[in-house]
Amino acid sequence: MFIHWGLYAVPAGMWKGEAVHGFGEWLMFRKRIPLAEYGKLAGQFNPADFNADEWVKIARDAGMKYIVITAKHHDGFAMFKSECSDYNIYDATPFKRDPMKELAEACGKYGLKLCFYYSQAQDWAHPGGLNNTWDYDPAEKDFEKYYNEKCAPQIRELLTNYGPIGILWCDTPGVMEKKYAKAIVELVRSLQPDCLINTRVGHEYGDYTSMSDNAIPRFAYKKPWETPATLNDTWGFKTGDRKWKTASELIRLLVDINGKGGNYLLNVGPDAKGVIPAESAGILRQVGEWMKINGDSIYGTVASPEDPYMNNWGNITYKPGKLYLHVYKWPDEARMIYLMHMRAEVTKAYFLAQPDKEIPVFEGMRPSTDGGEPVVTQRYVPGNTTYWTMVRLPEKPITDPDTVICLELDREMEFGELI
Ligand code: JFZ
Repeated sequence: MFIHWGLYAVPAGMWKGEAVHGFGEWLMFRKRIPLAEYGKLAGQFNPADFNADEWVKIARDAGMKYIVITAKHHDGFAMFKSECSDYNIYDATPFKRDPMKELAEACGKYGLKLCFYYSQAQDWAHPGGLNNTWDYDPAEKDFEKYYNEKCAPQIRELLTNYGPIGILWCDTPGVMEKKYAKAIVELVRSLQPDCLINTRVGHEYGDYTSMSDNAIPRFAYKKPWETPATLNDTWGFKTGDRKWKTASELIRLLVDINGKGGNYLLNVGPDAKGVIPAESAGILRQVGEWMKINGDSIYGTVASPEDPYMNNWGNITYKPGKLYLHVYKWPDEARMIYLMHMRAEVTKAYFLAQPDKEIPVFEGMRPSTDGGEPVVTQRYVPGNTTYWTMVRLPEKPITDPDTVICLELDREMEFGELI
């Protein structure tokens, strides 16, 4: 779960009675709001309904395993207690709590990994940070000073005061010089060698690839990667944005991403009271219902060997020795799925929703298309050493919107093999 939460939750996309275009968290920049004025939002920021346990349970119940939260976004306001700048939620707001501490505890309690988003280059509240050209003269910019007195010390705080951190999630390196990206990597390594860093730290550093926002590669990508994605059209809360993706859409996107070897980092934008919008929570709960039954087809999967296909019935996810067929477009009344190029033999088949009830697997020709129970047939074709494999589906989906069939294989498949 990605969480964008900061002072921008107070205006929630509105400024002086006007709805502002773009992401909620970019409001200060869009309207070139002077820091002196934007900073006053801190006085009104009292998210008294914030409950770390609830947030973490929403993530856990959706099947999520890690949380990445904006410890500091581009606006420069720290959402944690910081000794290097009192422009932070503990010192500058009536809230007087450190939500990152509370989240660290809750993540420990429920077994999720906590990760911090930190805007390392853009900082609109420090004269040396990038991109605030309305308060500060670009000609006098001293990035080194910003790095030394805010960026590095705050990263140090985040990796010292909150226990083990899964990822330092950096963003928008912009024109930041290479030496700073290198210094951040070294700093993180020195403090928490197991903490991952995403590629948005810049200059091709980083342990895994953050794709562009909401972007899914067309083909499998074998290096570790992740798609950061919105649930509606903004990251930070905006009252006006109700363009929610449905649970069905999210499950398809998840399966598509997993089948190509990636992780899905899906965002929620809590409001100024500290509450994850009920719509977001409701949609995630529905995804969680599906995950509870079908999670085996998601966790621990790697890029599927079948990459070149666009099946007319759905997607495939894969882990060594197991193919998961995700059927979300029910084929015609013959209810048949054809896998004509399998070079592995199916040893066992079952629906994830009915793990104890095996689907019979026969050596032989195509099963009758005149109805009948689910069945898998396979026929070895000596000429091209493939098994023609066919699956007859039940009449109706079992777990709408995506029914998952697990095919256990007699061997591992290689990436690039056809299915
Ligand atoms: C950045 C931020 O500016 C934004 O506020 C949000 O935090 C998002 C997750 O990341 O915006 C980006 C960064 C990269 C791309 C697009 C928007 N990109 O690579 O397409």
